[in-house]
Amino acid sequence: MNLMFISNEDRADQWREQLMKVLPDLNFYTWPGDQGVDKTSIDYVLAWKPAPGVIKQFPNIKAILSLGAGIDGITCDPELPTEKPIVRLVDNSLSQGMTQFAVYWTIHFHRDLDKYQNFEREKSWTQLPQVDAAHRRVGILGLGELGSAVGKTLVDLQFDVAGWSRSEKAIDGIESFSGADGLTSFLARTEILICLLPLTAETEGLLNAELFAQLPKGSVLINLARGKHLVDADLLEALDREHLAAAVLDVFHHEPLPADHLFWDHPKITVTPHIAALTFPHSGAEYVAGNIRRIERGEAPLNLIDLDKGY
Ligand code: NDP
Ligand code: OXD
Repeated sequence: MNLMFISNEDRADQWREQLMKVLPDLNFYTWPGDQGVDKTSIDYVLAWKPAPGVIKQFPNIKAILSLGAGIDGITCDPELPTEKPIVRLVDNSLSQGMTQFAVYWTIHFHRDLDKYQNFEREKSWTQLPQVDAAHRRVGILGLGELGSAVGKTLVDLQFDVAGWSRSEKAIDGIESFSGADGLTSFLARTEILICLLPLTAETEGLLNAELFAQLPKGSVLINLARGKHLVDADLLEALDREHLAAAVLDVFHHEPLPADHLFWDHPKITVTPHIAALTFPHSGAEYVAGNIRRIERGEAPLNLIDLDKGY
């Protein structure tokens, strides 16, 4: 079996080592180093943000395996051979990392740590009333692999959790909302909003002035999904007129975030460099190998992308 690894952002040496452990018969090639290999012999590409037109050079691939949970790192290729199955990455280490990050920031705002940091700077010994987690309303946009993992942990921590998704969900302790009407009710009850949606034609620009206006005054935004979900100017306006209290942004329209972007210096915005959840090759390789084995047995791989839905 021959696999071509195409990514400038992921460690080829680590993926090679881990994949060879679980698939000893695999020939692991990297692009562009191994571009001399017979392209018709390649069975799989494992890729993230390939240069346009690279994937279509492998005419016999059985699947395109994404190194990311989102598929925008694959569909960004305008010459993508869309007739090939595209499989996204679903991995326990990714869910764990995302849960840690989202819970950390939820607790940060729930326990007023942003305000205590300011008090400390002012040498002010100020105690604020503590809110019971059961009265803190957290809303998660997207209740898929990551959103539901985050939601379940927040429920375990006694938070009042709701989620919004395309289809209704039945997850213990999480109030489920769906559709446009559902979004309005969901937003009205949300104080800490966490975005974990895929980027699609429907979700692009969803975090905009109209949506912010439906949140209670003083709410907080935590965007861990994609930069293009957010209308940057609308966030700045909502923060400046104190409708939103703060935002944590891990993802941006242009990454790295340009040095002159207003988000860097904004006192109410925390910027992190797209690190909410990273895939460890040692656990990601098990998942990739599992899907390759399924395909080799003639079974459908797990987590196939539906290009019509966009995720
Ligand atoms: P999933 O596909 O498992 O979940 C997506 C969720 O969004 C589903 O619940 C889906 O609803 C819902 N959804 C999709 N479209 C709509 C819509 N139009 N209206 C309402 N709900 C919608 O994705 P993951 O949880 O695995 O990943 C989510 C995103 O997180 C990724 O696409 C990626 O952009 C981002 N990400 C960010 C990382 C980071 O480090 N910052 C790391 C990894 C991922 P339904 O269940 O009904 O289909
Ligand atoms: C992903 C990401 O989609 O890292 O996996 O953003």
